Amino acid sequence: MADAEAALAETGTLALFDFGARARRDDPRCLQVALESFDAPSTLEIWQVDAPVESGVAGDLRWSAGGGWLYAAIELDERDHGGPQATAARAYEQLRAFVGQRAEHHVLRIWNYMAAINQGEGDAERYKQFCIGRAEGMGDFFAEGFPAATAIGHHGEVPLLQVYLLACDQPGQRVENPRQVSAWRYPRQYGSTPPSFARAMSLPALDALAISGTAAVVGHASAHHDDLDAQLEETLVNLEALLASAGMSAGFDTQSPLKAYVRHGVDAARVNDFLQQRLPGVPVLVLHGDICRGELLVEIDGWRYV
Ligand code: 3EB
Repeated sequence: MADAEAALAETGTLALFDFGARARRDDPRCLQVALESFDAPSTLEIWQVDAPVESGVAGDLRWSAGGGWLYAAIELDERDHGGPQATAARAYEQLRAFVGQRAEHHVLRIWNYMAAINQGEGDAERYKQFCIGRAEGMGDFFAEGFPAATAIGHHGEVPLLQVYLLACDQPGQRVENPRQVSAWRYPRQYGSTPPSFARAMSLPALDALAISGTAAVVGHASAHHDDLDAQLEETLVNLEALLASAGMSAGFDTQSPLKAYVRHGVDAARVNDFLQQRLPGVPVLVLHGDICRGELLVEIDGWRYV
């Protein structure tokens, strides 16, 4: 795609993501996200910084850095590592070892995409196993607090775990949602190791809030089981609560790119209509993805600038 080549040729291009594309690029700044886009056959997301960018490969990691920012990504095939727990542990060990020796060692935001996220019953559910492995791989690296994150299931044929992150040479500030129990304090019913993420991270270096995957979770419980519109409404209330908690003004605008992850393809048009109506002008990328609790139909993450 010509757009991608042009972007990669520009100084300052830190990362380039393809959603739903088939062709893999060798440039370490490029990632083929395993989630299909409903909006177009293929959609690009481009990260740019105001400085020259260097990039490379380190073991299974692909990375780039410039202007105080660091991008790093790892893709592991679970068949090489023995299931979601071990694979997550290996991925996070490598990311932690790499980021730990960089000047940009403040990890602000992480995205996790894995196959068949809801497969398995109770503690055997693959997402819960991922949570255990993630915590093992993190070790005490995030002892002072977790980054903002998203964890979503993809429908790819290969059991690929994709993890990518944004780190900085300046720390961010973690933000929690007063309407929700912090994820790392979820009770035992959600797994033996609670999920390791903050609800949002405020980035002073960017004058922005990085918003974690946000769904219709109130307290620690899923609200409005199997009711798409009610889950969307509740999710918007949660997003507004996060903005308020971060001390930001209300609302999203044309500068606030969001992603909506939709479990069932048949719901994509409704999610799109709802968000167009409720958040006019806001760029929303609608992706086919499974939320980590089977009863949740939709989840939203993204950015709000100050
Ligand atoms: C929730 O509120 C929904 O495991 O990294 C949202 C964002 C969710 C991140 C993660 C999980 C994660 O619990 C699920």
